Amino acid sequence: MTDLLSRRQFSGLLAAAGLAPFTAAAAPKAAMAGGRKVIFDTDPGIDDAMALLFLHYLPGIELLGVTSTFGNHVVDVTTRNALYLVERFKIDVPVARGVGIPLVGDYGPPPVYVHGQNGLGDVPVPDQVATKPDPRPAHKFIIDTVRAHPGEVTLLAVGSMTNLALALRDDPDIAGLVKDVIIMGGAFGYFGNLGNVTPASEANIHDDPTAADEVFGAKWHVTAVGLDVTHRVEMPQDYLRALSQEAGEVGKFIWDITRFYENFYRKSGMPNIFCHDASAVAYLADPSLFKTRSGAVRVVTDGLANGQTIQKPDSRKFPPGAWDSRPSQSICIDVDAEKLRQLYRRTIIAGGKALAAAK
Ligand SMILES: [Ca+2]
Repeated sequence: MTDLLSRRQFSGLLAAAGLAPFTAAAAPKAAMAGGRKVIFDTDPGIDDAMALLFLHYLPGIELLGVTSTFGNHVVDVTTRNALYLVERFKIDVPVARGVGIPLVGDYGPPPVYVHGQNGLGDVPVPDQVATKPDPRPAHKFIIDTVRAHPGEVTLLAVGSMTNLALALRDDPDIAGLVKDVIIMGGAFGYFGNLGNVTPASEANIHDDPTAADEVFGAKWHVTAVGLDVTHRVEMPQDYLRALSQEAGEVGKFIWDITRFYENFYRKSGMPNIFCHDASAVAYLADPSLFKTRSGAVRVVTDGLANGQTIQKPDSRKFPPGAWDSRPSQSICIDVDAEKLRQLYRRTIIAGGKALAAAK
C-alpha cells in the first residue's frame, strides 16, 4: 500500500465490503493521522495474531506500535512472531521487545499444547525475520509514545500485564496521560466464568497477578474484556473456513493458524475456538457490542486463588476493605457475539482485499 492508486482501490474495496467512511487501515501513516492511536501489547499467540490483523484492518485506527510480552510463549518467540506478523502483513509500525518474566515469581513452561511449538499453530515461521525490533524495551516505548501524544493513546493489552506495570513503575505520571486501557484478561463469574488456567484464574492475569493488580489500581481507566464475554464469542469451523475462502491471504493465514488451536479446544471437549484477544479489539472498535459493570478491581496475588480478579461493584456497599481508594474500572459482562463475528468477518475480508491490492 505505497501508492495513491492502490489506496484508492483499497477504499473502494472497503466501501464494497460495507466499511465506510474509511481512511485508515493499511494506509501509510500520513493517511492515518487523526485515527485513534493505539499501542498493542501482545504475546503472539494464535488469537493474538487474529487480533492484530483485526486491529490493523479496522477503519479509523492509527496503530503506533506493537510491544511484546511473555505468556502464550517465551518472549523471544512472541517477539519473533510479532516481527513476522508485521513484516508479512505489511504493518508499518515498530515492534518493541518486552519483558520475559513476571514482576514476582517465574514464568513457564509455555503452553505449547495451545499455541504450538512456535506459538503460531506450527505454521511455517522463519527462525529469524529481517525486521528488527525497536531499540527500546517495551515499557520505555510505551512511556515515550504516550508522552509524545498526551491524552490520545489507548493501550490495548492482550498478554501478561507486565510491560504496562513496568511503565507505571518507571513513570507513574503516564497514567494521567493515557486515553484509556483495554485489556483481554480476568474472569468475574458471569455465565459461570471464573478461570481457564486454574478454576480461579484467567491466563493473562495468572501470568503476572502483581502486574495486573497494579494496572487495575492505577489512575487511568481500564476496561477488562475477560472470559465472561470471550467465552461467549465462539468461532466455528465453518466461519473460519468461509474466511479462508473470502478473505484472501489474510483469511487463509487465520485458517492455517487456527487448525492447531481448534484441535486443542476439541481435545478439551469444546467444538469451537473462543475469540479471546480479538474481542478486546472489538471493544475498542465498538463498545456498544458489550455491557459493562463499574467498580474497583483487585487481583489475588498468592495462594490457591492466585490470579483471581474480583470487582467491588459501584452499586454495592461494603464495609471498609482492600478495594477502597482504588479507581472505578469497567469489566465486560455481556456481548453481542453475532455482531462481533460480523464485524470481524467484514474487517478481515476487507483486509484480504487490501493486502492483495497492495501487492
Ligand atoms: Ca494474548
